[in-house]
Order: sequence, then C-alpha cells, then structure tokens
Amino acid sequence: MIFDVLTLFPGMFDSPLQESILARAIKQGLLEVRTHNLRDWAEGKHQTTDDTPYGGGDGMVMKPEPIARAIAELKQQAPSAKVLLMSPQGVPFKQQHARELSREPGLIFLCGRYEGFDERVRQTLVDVEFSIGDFVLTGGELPAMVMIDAISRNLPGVLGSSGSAETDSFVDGLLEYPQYTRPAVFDGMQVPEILLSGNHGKIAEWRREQQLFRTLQRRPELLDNVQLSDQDSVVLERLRKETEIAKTIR
Ligand code: 9D3
Repeated sequence: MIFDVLTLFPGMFDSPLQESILARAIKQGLLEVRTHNLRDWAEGKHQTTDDTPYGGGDGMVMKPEPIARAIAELKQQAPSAKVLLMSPQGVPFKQQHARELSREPGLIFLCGRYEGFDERVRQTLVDVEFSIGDFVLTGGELPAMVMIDAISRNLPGVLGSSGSAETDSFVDGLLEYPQYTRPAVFDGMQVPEILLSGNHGKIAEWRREQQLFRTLQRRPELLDNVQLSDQDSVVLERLRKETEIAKTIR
C-alpha cells in the first residue's frame, strides 16, 4: 500500500516510521509512505501556501491552488487513490475506517496548518474529511500519522508474530480483559486465581465477563453497537443488576 502525504512539515513523519512494526513493514515492502512538501507547489519568491481570510478574522487559511496542483500531480501516479483531508470538522476516525481503508491500493493524506483550508478544497479535491477526536491539535500531521499507523497494522503481514489484527478487542466492539504476567504477587496484589488454574474453558469465560464488565463500566455506549451471544446477554444482565446493587450500598 502506498500512502502519499501532503504537508508543510514532512520531517514530522520520519521517526515514527523508523521504529518497530512500521519500520519493519516498510523494509519488507508491505507499505510505503511518501511525504511531499506542499511548498513545492506554491508560487512566488516566498512560496506562500496561506493567506488572510476573506471577510476578516484571526489566523490564516491554506490557499487552494498549491493543494490542487499537488493533488493533480500525485493522482497521475495513483489515479485511484482517495484524498483524505485531516480536519477537526471531519468524520470521527474509527477502527472500521482503519480496516476498510487498508483494502485501498493507495491513499493521499492532506494535512493542514493555520486555521484551516479554503472551503473549495473540500468541494472538488477531497473524498473524505477525517478528525481523530474532539481535541485541538496544532495541525493535521499527527492525525495523518495516527491513521497511517491504524490502517497499516491491518495490512497482511504487518503484525507478524506480535499479534493479529483480527483478534483486537475493538474488532468485536468490546474493551479488552485485564492481563497479568509474572510475578504471581506484586506489591501484595495477587493475580486472579482462575488464571493460574490451567482451566482454559473457565479462563475464557472469565475473560469474556471481564470484557463485558469493563465495557459496561467505562464505555457503556459501545454495548449498543455490539453483537452479543445469548451467554453474553445473560452475563451482562447479571453485571447490570450487580452494579445497581453496588450503587445502593454506596
Ligand atoms: C478556531 C477554530 N479551530 C478549530 C477547532 C481552528 C483549528 C485549530 C487547529 C483548525 C485546525 C487545527 C489543527 N488541527 C487539525 O488540523 C486536525 C485535528 C485536530 O485538531 N483534532 C483532531 N483531529 C484533527 S485532524 C486535523
């Protein structure tokens, strides 16, 4: 898969791609990230990529022409690549997007600085606008890097032996169960006995209940969009009742 990134700060992508899983995947040829400086498509002595907003107001706006020229050139190499605009107004990026976008042959990320983009960029040049969450960052580069990371780990071969994207708990829509390793007692805290029992059926049941419990406690809204087995529903109903009882005791 080929990721093209349009940015004023291509250097921001270097070190995250030189470590660990993504570095290995790039060496293996499973993916490629090409960063491009938008300034290369800007005109004039100062190669300006921003300008003051029509109608007045604070801050600067990204000019449309350098962006249009850059996208036109990248699309010659990758005609089917979707153009993704990074912006706080975008669709909230989710695991499902990461999985779906990993099936694309290539993607073009457009990262902004300043107050945002000239609206006409959205109208003709962009396929989808994405946000990575409701907090304000200094630009679209880290969001693009986050999306590249999340998409890449779904590509065949990228995770190698360290895990499988299919068994990620977000795939089934629940939070993960608690994990433990040695020592069996740390700072007076015991590992749950069931995990030392060797009874793999009981362990699987306990882990599923922990997933349901954590999701109920921390992210109850996730339970609305999750496929639950009959057994899950029974356990969840019991957990809900126990939570109610615990509330009356407090
Ligand atoms: C005053 C209006 N601001 C919007 C909240 C302007 C503005 C601030 C910061 C516009 C862009 C930015 C930089 N952020 C991004 O480019 C960005 C972003 C983010 O800030 N949060 C979550 N996802 C994203 S994707 C791109």
